[in-house]
Amino acid sequence: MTATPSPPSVIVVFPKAETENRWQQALARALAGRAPRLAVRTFHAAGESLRDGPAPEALYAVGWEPPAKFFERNPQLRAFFSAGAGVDHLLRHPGLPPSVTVVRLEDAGMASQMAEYCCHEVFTLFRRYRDYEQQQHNGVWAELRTVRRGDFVIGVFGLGVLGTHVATTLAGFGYSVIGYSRSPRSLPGIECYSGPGQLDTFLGRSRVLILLAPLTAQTENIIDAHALKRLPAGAHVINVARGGLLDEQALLESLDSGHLASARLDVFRTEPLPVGHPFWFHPKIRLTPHVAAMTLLHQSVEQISDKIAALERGDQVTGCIERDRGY
Ligand code: NDP
Ligand code: OXD
Repeated sequence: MTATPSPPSVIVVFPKAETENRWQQALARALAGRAPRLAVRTFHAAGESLRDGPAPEALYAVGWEPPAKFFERNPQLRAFFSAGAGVDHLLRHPGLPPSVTVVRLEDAGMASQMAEYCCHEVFTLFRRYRDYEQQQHNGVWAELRTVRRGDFVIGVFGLGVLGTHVATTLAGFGYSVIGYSRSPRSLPGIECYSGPGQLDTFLGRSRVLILLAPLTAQTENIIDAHALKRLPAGAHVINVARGGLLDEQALLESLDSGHLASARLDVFRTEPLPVGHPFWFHPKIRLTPHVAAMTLLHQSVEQISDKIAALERGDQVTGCIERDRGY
């Protein structure tokens, strides 16, 4: 007796079964009208993770941080869609075959969240809202001076989908915004720097440094003690990219020496941030638990389903990662 072949499928994989189920249902609905031949199933359900043999029918995967055996169990995979803009969680997976196309989320509702997060911090710093809170606490009624807006230069490190939106939104509020990227960029109203040769100049002008570049072999630890020293005295750092870009010890030393005025951190080398980590208690650090721009289920599923349908038709899609550059 010959076994009935399984239908080609999309496999959904997340660390939590509950997340897998939500994505499975949303993707099944979205793909029913776009690519009806594809079944959508979850990796952890029905003992999938306990299966001995491979599940050869999965052509596409969608998710975050697949477990060790994931690629071994899905040898027919053509593409993996990251449920985030970042793909460092996939590129560091030792089992990721070179043949699998890695596709990232492009905005999908994250750009406006990222702009909100960064603008909120910039407004707080520029308008000295924390000082006013302190004054209220002390029963003080007094106007505080702010620096000239033109002197409050904001440097956005990473001018991709998210960085460009953050930079242009801040420029729209009249701030002086400069940007830095790997390759030369041109954005109206924003002075752009690129390449290692221009990094020090970019840093030297950044009164607020916003990190929004991917974690790659080139960006790992790029904001180290030397880079922090290049920032003007009294500068602020906002890290919404990945913890690995920033040397944690150098950041603490720079804050403690008084060179850096404050840090707003959303991402960390180890997440969740370990209990007892000095960042939790530092008076000059404010942190959030990796929520600057959250993945929105509906918009992400729409984008990914459109791309899966395009690949099924044999069309090209955008957002494919170049493995050698790491993003
Ligand atoms: P993009 O790929 O669109 O943009 C990346 C930008 O970084 C590009 O401008 C790129 O340069 C630049 N870059 C890459 N390598 C270097 C380098 N070595 N030196 C200088 N610039 C470099 O990514 P997104 O804008 O969509 O996302 C950026 C990152 O934000 C993600 O990778 C992720 O880590 C993080 N993120 C964090 C979230 C959070 O909630 N905290 C949410 C979503 C994303 P070039 O223009 O030359 O290509
Ligand atoms: C992402 C993230 O990469 O949430 O999308 O960090």
